[in-house]
Amino acid sequence: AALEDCLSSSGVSVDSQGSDDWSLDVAPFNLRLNFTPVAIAVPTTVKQIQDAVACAVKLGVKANPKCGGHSYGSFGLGGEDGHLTIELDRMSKVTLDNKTGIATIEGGSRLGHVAAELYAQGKRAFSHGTCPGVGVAGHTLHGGFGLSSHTKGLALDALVSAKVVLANSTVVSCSATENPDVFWALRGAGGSMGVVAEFQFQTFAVPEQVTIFVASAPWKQDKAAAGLKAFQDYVANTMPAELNMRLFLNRIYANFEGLYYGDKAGLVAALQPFLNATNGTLQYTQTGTWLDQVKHFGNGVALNQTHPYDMHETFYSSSLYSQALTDQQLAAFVDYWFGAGKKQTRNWWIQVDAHGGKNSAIPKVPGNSTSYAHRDYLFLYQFYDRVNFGAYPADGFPFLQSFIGNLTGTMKDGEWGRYVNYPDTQLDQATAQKNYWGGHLAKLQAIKAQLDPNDVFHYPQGILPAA
Ligand code: ABL
Repeated sequence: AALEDCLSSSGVSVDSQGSDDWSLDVAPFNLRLNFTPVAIAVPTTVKQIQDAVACAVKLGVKANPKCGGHSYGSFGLGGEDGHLTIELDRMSKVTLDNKTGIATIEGGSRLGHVAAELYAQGKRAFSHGTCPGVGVAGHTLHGGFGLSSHTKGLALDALVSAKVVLANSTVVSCSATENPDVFWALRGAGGSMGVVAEFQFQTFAVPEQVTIFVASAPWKQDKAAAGLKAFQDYVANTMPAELNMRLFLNRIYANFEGLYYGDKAGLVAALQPFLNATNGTLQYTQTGTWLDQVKHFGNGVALNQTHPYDMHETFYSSSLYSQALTDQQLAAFVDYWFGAGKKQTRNWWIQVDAHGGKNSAIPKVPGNSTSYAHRDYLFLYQFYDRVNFGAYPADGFPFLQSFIGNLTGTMKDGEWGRYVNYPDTQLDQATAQKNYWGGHLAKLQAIKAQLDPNDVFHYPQGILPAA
C-alpha cells in the first residue's frame, strides 16, 4: 500500500488490485511462472517512469520494466514475487522519419505493431523476431534475433540511440557518442541497466518481394547426422546473405523454414544444391510483400497488438549457441533425438537457427562493439518443452537439460553459450550470467555497479553489480 500511495501521490497511474487491467498485466506469457508484484505502475510519460523508479527506490522495492510480457522467465514481473512492475504497454507510439529512415519507438511497443506501423508509414523495417506480441524492449535489449537476422543483423544492431531511465531516476540519452558505456551495456544486457522509454532505430527500405519457404528434412536416424553435418557446412560456407533459415524438429518430424530476400527463382538457385545433398524437397513457397511474411511468421496472431494483450503457454525452455558440432556431438544429438525424444510425448521442439557463418550479418559487427556476447557462434538453438493442458511436470526439466548436456558435456568453457531471451530458469544466477554474457560479464558488472549499485532492476538471472 505504501508503494501504491507513493505512486499515486506522484501522479503515476497504477492497475488497482483486482481490476481487469491488473489481471491482464499480471498474467505471464509462461503460465509456469506466476509471480505477484507489490504494485503495477502503468506510466504514460517519461516523467511517470522516473517517478515510478523513485518510489521503488524510496521504499526499497525492486523494479522491472515489462513491455510485451513475453519473457520466458516472467522477468517483466521480476522473476519472483514482491517487485514493482513498470508496465510499459500504454506507451507504444511508433514514428517514422522518412527523410532519415530513423524510427522513434516508445518503450512499450510490441513487434507486430512496430512492423505494421513502419510498413504503413514508409515501407520500412528493421530486423527483429517474429512473434507479434513480443515487446520491442526485452527483445532488442538482449539481442533480437529473427528470420531477417542472417541478412540484416540483430535488432540491437539497428539501434542508434535510446532514452533510458536509470536507477537514480534520472533520464539520459545514449548512443555511440553520448554515454557510450550505457549504450554498450543496453545492447545485450539492457534489462539490468534501466527502463528504456524510447528507442531510435535505423530502418531499411523493405525488399519489393520476399519468399517464405518450408523444405523437408526427411531423415531417418541413420541419415540424420549426415544431414545435420551438411546443414552445418552450408551455413558456415555457402548459404547466401539473402537467405534466412532454421531447422525445426520435434517428436514427429523435422524441416527447414525460412525467408529469402528475393523471388522464388532466387531461392531455388540458393537452396536446391543443399536440398539435393540432404534428400530434402521444397514443400511450400510463397512470394509476397514484406508485410505478408510478417503476418505468416506471426502464426495468425493479429499484428497490431498494444493493450490489452492476452497470450499464454505453459513450458520450460532453454537455449544454446554452438559452432559446428563434432561427429561425436552430432551422434549424441541424433541418438537422443531418436531415443528419448521420440518417447517424450509432451509438445517439445527445437529450432536451430543459422545465426553465424561466412555470409551472416551478425558476425560482421565487431564482437566487442555491443554487450551481446555471442556474435561469432554458427548456431542459435531454442529448446522448448510445452504442455498443452495442465501444469508443467515437476520432473520434466531433465528432458531438455540432457538434450543440451549431451552436447556441452564435450565442449570446453568458451565454446558455447546461452541466449538470455530464451532463458533457462533452472540456472542459478552465477551460471546464468556466465552463460548469457560470457566474456562481457566483467565489464557489464562494472557498468552495473556504476549505474545501479543497489541492484534496483534485479531479476534472478540479471547482471549483479561488481563488488
Ligand atoms: C520464438 O522465439 C520463435 O522464433 C518462434 O518461432 C516461436 O513461435 C516462439 N518463440 C515461441 O514462443 C512458436 C509458435 O508460437 C508456436 O505456435 C509454434 O508451435 C512454435 O513456434 C514452433 O513452430
